Amino acid sequence: MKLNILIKCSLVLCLVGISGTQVWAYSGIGSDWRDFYPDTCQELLDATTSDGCVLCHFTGFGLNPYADDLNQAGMDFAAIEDDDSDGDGRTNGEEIHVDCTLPGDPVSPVDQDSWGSIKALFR
Ligand SMILES: [Ca+2]
Repeated sequence: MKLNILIKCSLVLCLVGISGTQVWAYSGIGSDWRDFYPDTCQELLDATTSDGCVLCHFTGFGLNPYADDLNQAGMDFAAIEDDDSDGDGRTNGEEIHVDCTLPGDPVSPVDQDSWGSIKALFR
């Protein structure tokens, strides 16, 4: 009986520890991204602080293709600017600097007066 309780407590502590690590990583990466792209549109800056951080996540902790590319590049934002992580025909750099659309989501109009609204017409 005591062994069963010890196992359950250990499992809970492990889950809390893992969750804490992910929350810390989320906050740090979002902050680093905002520091690296201070002049991008407000909608993308907000995307790193919104619930679920939609810049890199589809839902919850699920990573989108932009986040996968960032992981593979060792979190080097500039290294993947010429890539097209979401495969929508626009590079990550174009989406961040010009279009104001999410580089990890091919259907991501976040600004009604930008490339994102044009993309939405052809879905
Ligand atoms: Ca793209």
